[in-house]
Amino acid sequence: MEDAPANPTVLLTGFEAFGEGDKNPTAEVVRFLNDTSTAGCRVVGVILPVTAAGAPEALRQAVFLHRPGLVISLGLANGRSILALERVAVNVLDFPIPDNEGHRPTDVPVVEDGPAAYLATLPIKAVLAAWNEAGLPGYVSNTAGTYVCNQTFYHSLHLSGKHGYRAGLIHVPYLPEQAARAEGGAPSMSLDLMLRAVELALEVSLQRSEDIVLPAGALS
Ligand code: PCA
Repeated sequence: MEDAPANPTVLLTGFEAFGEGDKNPTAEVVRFLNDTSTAGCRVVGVILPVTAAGAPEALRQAVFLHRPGLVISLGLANGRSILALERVAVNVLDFPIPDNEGHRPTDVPVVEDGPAAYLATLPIKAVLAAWNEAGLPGYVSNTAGTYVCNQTFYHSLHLSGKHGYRAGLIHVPYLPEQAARAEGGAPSMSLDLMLRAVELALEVSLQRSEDIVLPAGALS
């Protein structure tokens, strides 16, 4: 593996809209932060398709093109109430709804013969501590689901072994206008808070490679 460059490029990925949704807040966050700089590093934003075939391929192309030192993927988690730092990517596709090409893989691996799971290589506890300090609500989640976000997260960690970058996934809630349309109501977060949280996650991840020890587990 090559030595990490002093000012690595950061790849920030988001997704297009999917399912019943007409927008995806992660695409807006990525558009805002594309071509900015954080902790002296250039942020490159890429919006991925919500398709089993297209998302891994678009991610792979972006990694080959930009050679990032850090890859943070963002996804919308309908109905979750606060920001989620995902700890685990599992080697399973079991889509609860069809992807944007109408495909619905069930009980097949993300990567044939890949390990059962990968753990995030971002300093997730340090990011959580920074969010708490800044008054941003978040938690460590132990499941990223079995849809396209988990698939992308798994691929990102799978590729990272060869390319030597660190990788993680953050799930965000609905935007307020999406929650307002959801039947029976739903939790939400403003774009402004999401932007601050993602910027802070980038900063902390660039500043420290080792994580801190901080209890943030779950009973179930
Ligand atoms: N969320 C979905 C896929 C795209 C997105 O933003 C998920 O959590 O899998």
